[in-house]
Amino acid sequence: CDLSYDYVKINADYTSMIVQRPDGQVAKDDRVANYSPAFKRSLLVEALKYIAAFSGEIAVIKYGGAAMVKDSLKEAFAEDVTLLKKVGLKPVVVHGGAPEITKTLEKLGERSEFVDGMRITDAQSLPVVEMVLSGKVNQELVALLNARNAGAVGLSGKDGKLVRARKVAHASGVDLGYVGEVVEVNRKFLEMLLDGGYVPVISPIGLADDGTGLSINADAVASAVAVALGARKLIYLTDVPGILESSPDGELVRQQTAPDLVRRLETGAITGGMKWKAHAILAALQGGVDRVHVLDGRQPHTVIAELFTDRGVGSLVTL
Ligand code: ADP
Ligand code: X2W
Ligand code: MG
Repeated sequence: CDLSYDYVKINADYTSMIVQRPDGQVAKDDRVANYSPAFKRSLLVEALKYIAAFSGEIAVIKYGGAAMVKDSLKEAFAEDVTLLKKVGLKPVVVHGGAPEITKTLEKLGERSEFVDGMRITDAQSLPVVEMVLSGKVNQELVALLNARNAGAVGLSGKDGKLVRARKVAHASGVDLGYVGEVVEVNRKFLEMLLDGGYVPVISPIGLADDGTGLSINADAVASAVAVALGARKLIYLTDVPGILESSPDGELVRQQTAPDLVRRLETGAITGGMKWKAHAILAALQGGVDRVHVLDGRQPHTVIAELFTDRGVGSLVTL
């Protein structure tokens, strides 16, 4: 049969499926009703092949705030992570929540200012950032996961000194305030949780040596966690189909190497939040992660489609 696109989800009674075309567009396709039993069997075999290959492997999944637009998406995300755990992978979740932080700061009468995609975080806004990330977003995800018996444990980088951090000095000389970069990830603590069958859910707040909390770009935390754990896969769920030739309307770049990504950064094709993702991806690849994916988190179940099908979806970056 013609599968010039990637299937994302087949509905329960096999009468239609959601597909993602090479250009990243997602649509409903009713032709699946006509697909033969042989095709359905081949799908299953394909999936089982990957399930067997990934058994016992660590996959770090970064769930971006931009992809948390609907409650139904958070539920689909929780379902996917639970499923990964139940088929034998060891998922680790790192989440963001930038839009939610901006909304909450606005309600409190504070405007967010960004330098190069990083929020300037002063002494008044740091507790709000922490409240939204570690208090709200983190606990919402933990509850959704544990309603499905995933064994989720919510953590910020402060817990068990999970993410040691230091204040960043931005190249422009602008003081970003309480914004940090990762110094060290407490690998042993995470491994203890993974060995116990738990799914760590990490909020991107780091701890400085003097006990100060620091807000860290969540993409960088996910990358550092993946490197520390020797994860095979790092998956970014965001609000675009993947890394695009140009933002917002460029074509999806399905596959590229680290030098390709560096070139795109240099030509200015990658900006805003994706710039930090790109730097985080490069750091992950240099740190030994084999494959880094950027997927559209606005579509349900893209993680499953990526992991368990031959063609995958979104963008793949390798060394
Ligand atoms: P999150 O961290 O929640 O995934 P961000 O807003 O931090 O989301 O980063 C994703 C955003 O990066 C996209 O919504 C898009 O506006 C922007 N962006 C800039 N350049 C590119 C590019 N070349 N490809 C894809 N996204 C890009
Ligand atoms: C980020 C942390 C959250 C984040 C912020 O305050 O927005 C800095 O910018 P997303 O949703 O993954 O983008 N911190 C320093 O990275 O969220
Ligand atoms: Mg971001």
